[in-house]
Amino acid sequence: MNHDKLFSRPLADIAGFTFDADVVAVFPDMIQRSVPGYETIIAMTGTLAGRYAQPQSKCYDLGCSLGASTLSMAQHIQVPDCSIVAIDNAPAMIEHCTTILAHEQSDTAVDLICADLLDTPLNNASMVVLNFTLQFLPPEARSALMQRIYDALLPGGILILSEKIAFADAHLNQLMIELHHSFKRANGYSELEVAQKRSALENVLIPETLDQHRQRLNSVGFNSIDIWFQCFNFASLLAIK
Ligand code: GEK
Repeated sequence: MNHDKLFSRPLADIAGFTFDADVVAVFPDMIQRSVPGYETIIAMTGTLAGRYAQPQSKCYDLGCSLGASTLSMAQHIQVPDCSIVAIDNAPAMIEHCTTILAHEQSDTAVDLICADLLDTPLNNASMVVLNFTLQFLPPEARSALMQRIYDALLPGGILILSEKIAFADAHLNQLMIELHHSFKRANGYSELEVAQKRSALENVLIPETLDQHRQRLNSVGFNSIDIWFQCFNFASLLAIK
């Protein structure tokens, strides 16, 4: 796995973070060392797919990056005629993901699409996964997307929503940010790397509070919503239609 050193040297101008070829080259290392619980969330996404994927339906992986959630789902789906639709709008991600998927063996068909998920129709879904993707979408586009997801889900279908979160309490918010930075330091990132990455993500990754997420999910029609994973300022919610 290529080691992430993208922010290790002082940068005169820290441009906004983009999912380009440089990021793709180090992505698995970057996300594992940056997101507490990432491996657990990916593994449990597969476990949930094994339980909730329905025959003759689709499972969506929105913002699939290199297909970690897709692969986990594919390993667990047992029902007939259930396919995975994996979408990402970064061409470099899709290109590399295509190579990764080509080396995997699975009975579950995967349709890999390079497109803006905000423009992609969704339908006949037994499962929709948004693992660390909603946070990169413009806040004003989030409710309409969530409504489309709810409408696309079959009865009994589920949404998995994993996000970096903010806290309404300023003290707790600061504490969680610092604990997350300690996690990154423990995983080998320097003070400079943590600081420069934080600047690059400013205005690109826009976190919301768990209350905001719950209210939005409620407002589009979900009644059964709860958190199934949280570590510091990273959480994953499960919503059942
Ligand atoms: C994983 N889920 O490994 N349309 C499609 N894709 C988008 C859009 C959009 N409008 N905006 C951002 N993306 C993955 C990790 S990464 C999270 C997801 C992270 C894509 C973007 O190109 C990137 O690949 C992904 O969303 C977010 O579990 O890097 O922290």
